[in-house]
Amino acid sequence: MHLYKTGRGNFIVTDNKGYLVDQDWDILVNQEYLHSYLSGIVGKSKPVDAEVLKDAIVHHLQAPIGSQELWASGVTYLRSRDARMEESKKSGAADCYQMVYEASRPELFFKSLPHRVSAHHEPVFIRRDSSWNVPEPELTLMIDSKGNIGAYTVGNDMSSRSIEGENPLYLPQAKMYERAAALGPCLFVPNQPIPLTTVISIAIKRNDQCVFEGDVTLERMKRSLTELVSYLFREFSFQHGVMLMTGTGVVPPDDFTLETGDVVSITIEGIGTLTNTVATA
Ligand code: DO4
Ligand code: MG
Repeated sequence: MHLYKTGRGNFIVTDNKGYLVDQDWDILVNQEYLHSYLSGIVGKSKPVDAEVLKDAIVHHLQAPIGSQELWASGVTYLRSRDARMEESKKSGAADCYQMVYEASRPELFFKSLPHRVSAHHEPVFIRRDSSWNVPEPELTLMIDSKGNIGAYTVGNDMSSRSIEGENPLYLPQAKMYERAAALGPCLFVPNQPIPLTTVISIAIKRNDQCVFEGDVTLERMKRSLTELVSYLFREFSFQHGVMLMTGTGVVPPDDFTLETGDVVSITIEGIGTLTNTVATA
């Protein structure tokens, strides 16, 4: 079951039919048993006209986030650890990535307020003061205020490798700026946790040519999803729930940097494809 947030209302899509939900996004996504709750709505509702659904999703789609904060996890895959150790060699900080990969406490960082998050087909930005930029394809969790993972979406954690590589204390500048995050196209609301065999893949096109592609499965992640959630909830409460990116397992080679006009498409099995064009502010 998929949940779309649009300028024409929120729609449940299941079995190729769409159902308009007359409820505020924040209240809807914070339901404790989200799949059962949405199934209940579908059972009591009539599907909308296919053209109405298509128009809402094609022309009025929004990022699947309301008032939630967006947080992110770091160095949860070996590939991320290795790439960061390499990029931070000169700064002398390489060991801190090894240490956090091995530590029981995960790296969690604040990524974005909702209004800075791009939707499917909206641009994502690279910083004008950064020379080395990459997208990070990440499974992203929708967690309710009680700490249950109710849904999943596709996330792009845009990152400046030159700024983070210069000094790890610059992480907030490497990670947090206008439109440094994209989420979408929808929330995937399954009736059981997402399988660890799920594939996350990314393709980057420049002038219609593929300049990078890669993939990883969730089973390559060093930590469990519930472990990440439990650390996030240790000393925080989230009235409307919270969204959490779970880290990247795909990093392009060191000679690759994004350019404006590049088109980044990230696909997660069961969820869909998030596509964004790279721009500057
Ligand atoms: O350690 C810095 C950030 C790591 C990150 O964003 C990732 O591993 O995905
Ligand atoms: Mg990341």
